[in-house]
Amino acid sequence: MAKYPRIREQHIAVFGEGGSGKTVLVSSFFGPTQEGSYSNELWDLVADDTGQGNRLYRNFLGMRDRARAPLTTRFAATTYYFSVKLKGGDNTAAKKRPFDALRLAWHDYPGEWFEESPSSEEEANRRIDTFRSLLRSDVAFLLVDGQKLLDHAGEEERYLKSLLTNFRQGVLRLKDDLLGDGAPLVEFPRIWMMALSKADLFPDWDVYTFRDLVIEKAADHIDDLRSTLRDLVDTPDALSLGEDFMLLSSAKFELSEVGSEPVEIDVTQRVGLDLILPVASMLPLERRVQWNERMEIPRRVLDTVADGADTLAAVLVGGKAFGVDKLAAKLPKVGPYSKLVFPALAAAAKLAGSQLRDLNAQARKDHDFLTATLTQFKLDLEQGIKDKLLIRSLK
Ligand SMILES: Nc1nc2c(ncn2[C@@H]2O[C@H](COP(=O)(O)OP(=O)(O)OP(=O)(O)O)[C@@H](O)[C@H]2O)c(=O)[nH]1
Ligand SMILES: [Mg+2]
Repeated sequence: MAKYPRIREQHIAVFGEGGSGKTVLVSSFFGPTQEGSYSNELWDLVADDTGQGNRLYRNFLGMRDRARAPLTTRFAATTYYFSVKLKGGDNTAAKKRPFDALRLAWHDYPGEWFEESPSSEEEANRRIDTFRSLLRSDVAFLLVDGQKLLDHAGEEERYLKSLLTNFRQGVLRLKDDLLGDGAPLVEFPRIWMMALSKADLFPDWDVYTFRDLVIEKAADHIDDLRSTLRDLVDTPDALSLGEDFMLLSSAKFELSEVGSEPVEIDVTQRVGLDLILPVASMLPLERRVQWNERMEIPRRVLDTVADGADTLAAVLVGGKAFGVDKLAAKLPKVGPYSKLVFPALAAAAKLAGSQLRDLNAQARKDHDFLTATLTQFKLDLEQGIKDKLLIRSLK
């Protein structure tokens, strides 16, 4: 019997208005992993539901082979379930590892839900259910539509204001239903990553260009949205919005003329997609440590900031390098916050540079695919920062 759950679940919440690129993003995240030419030494990505996987892959093929983007999402949300299946399931390292698969639940829904009122009671309920599922993730990606920024060149504040205000009003409309008994939410995305979608439209930009524009033109509206989100949650200080930024492009869309159908969609030119998993799984662990060092956070909140962070930390520092190799066995699942856990989390969160690269190389050599994957995620984050695709909060 496995001592730990063998599957870890991770939700991916992408918030974005109609046409901002949500469905293309999920298609472009999954599609390339199914191509014959794809290879990943550490894990395979599989869709848990074959039909769903095929529909996503068809979206991708439509783009790749026929320059056709998927249709607007209407009426209903879909949650795509993927599993990141680690390789080497039967080797010795695998027998000891706390989990074999990372299960991703990626929620896609019609963006118009944030812009238009529901047409029926039933639809209103569906929206609330979807929103609740979205709120189960640790990180929320808030898409800023690159095409709309371009359409508003010189007066970007108008678009940014409407985006942030619409979203804030959408949250306010749902507030009563979300809070139910009035108690603030403990489980809530604590990291709100502002992501520029369609970044291929701005070949000269790096993430700093994007961040500076957003702050310059919309700092007040970010503040307003932040206070609305803070009103929903337990321990509102444990919430970041307007601190983390990234660039995303699902493919390079070549248009013949402005506003026309694409003539070519180059799905091999993608930006930031490989950062989604590292951001979703590693950033919460790091943030949890940063916050815990800075402020008092109740255990019930900490536990939801990065579900299973203890397990991840144990994997990362499980090696003898830190003299905490027995730690994994000792990590409590419940009960008082052990003095032992925090150092392990902190050590895991702070792994960086050459130490991280050494651990990764060693894990690959040992065919310890879990440690290799998690250290790789951290290396990917470092690379994303170096490449100016990602800004992560230092607070
Ligand atoms: N240049 C560029 N265009 C993109 C990109 N991703 C999406 N688009 C364009 O944006 C359109 C809308 O993308 P979708 O993914 O369908 O948008 P959505 O957010 O799912 O929209 P709804 O389903 O209506 O909520 C696509 O048809 C493309 O024309 C991208 O990475 N780069
Ligand atoms: Mg869609």
